[in-house]
Amino acid sequence: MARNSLTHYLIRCEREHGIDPNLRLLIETVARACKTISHAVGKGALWGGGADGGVLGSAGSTNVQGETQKKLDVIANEILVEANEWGGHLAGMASEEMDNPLGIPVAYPRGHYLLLFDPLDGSSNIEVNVSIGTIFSVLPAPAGMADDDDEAQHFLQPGHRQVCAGYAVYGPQTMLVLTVGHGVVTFTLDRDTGSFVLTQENNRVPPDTREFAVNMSNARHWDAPMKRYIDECLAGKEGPRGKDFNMRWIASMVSDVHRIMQRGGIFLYPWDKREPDKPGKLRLMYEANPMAMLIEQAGGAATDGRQRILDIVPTRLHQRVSVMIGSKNEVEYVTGLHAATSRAAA
Ligand code: AHM
Ligand code: MG
Repeated sequence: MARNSLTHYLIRCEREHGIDPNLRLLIETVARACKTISHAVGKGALWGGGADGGVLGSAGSTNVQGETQKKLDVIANEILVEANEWGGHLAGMASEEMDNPLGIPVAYPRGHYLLLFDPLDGSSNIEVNVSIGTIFSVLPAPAGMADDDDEAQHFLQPGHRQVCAGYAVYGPQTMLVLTVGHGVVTFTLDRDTGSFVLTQENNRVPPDTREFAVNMSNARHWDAPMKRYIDECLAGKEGPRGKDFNMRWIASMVSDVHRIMQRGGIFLYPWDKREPDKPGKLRLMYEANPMAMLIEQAGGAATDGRQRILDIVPTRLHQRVSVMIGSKNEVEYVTGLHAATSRAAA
């Protein structure tokens, strides 16, 4: 086993931090599934011999959130489920692409963890050959969870209970970015050997930034503090922030957060008034929570504009949330603007 492999890193975590060997085996299984997804993404129209456009195009179905599923959403979901259901490390799985949690088939042993994932994040980028990813989160299975129990309530734990969070980004390189609660590490997939090789240890997000990521086409629907924040950024040097800002938007949370993980920045997907009953577009349990754990572990911050994302007590598996995540001082600044508006209203 190479000294800079994923297995080597996780064994080090076992020895130095006492992480559970079963958690290591679970993470290795997820990583193997991500390699398979990476292979499918890389094949594109050639997957399966090129029949029916390979992995590209619509699956002709919708998920529980009413979104049209792409073929790759469904394929990536199947890859993750098949890889993880028989290993004996899980008590259940939940996914953006499945209405309800999936129990472990009786034929297989059950473990003590719950795995949640967004199998293919940034689906609108699939056809245009732009970076996409997989996001995952691991929670402990509650002590009282019975053997045949796959109820959603067991998954409804705040993000600070996560024991592992990670994402794979399928870009020019495939990378796996991971935390088991002891900092953030990055692995790059060596396509020759099929191994994830440790290429960056102790990832840190700079506390200050001049770069924001937001879908500006929604600006007219935002609430006052959000509008004010972006107006201040756009005012640049002459405005209250006294510095020019740059903007980036890839439309794949994995890719936008990965850029922030590398060089700082702030990613925002706020509540907007088009659907006032929905707190935002992104999902708490398998998008915001794992990204919040990773970014906090790298020294950044993540809020919904009012409170720390990792402290939100979920009430529904597919619940949505407003997301402001990235460089610590910038997240604190925009959260402060929201708090000031709430105080003024009170
Ligand atoms: P998905 O998980 O169905 O792909 O949707 C989530 C994605 C995020 O990755 C991205 O930040 C956002 O939706 C893009 O939204 P928009 O279409 O407004 O640009
Ligand atoms: Mg997503």
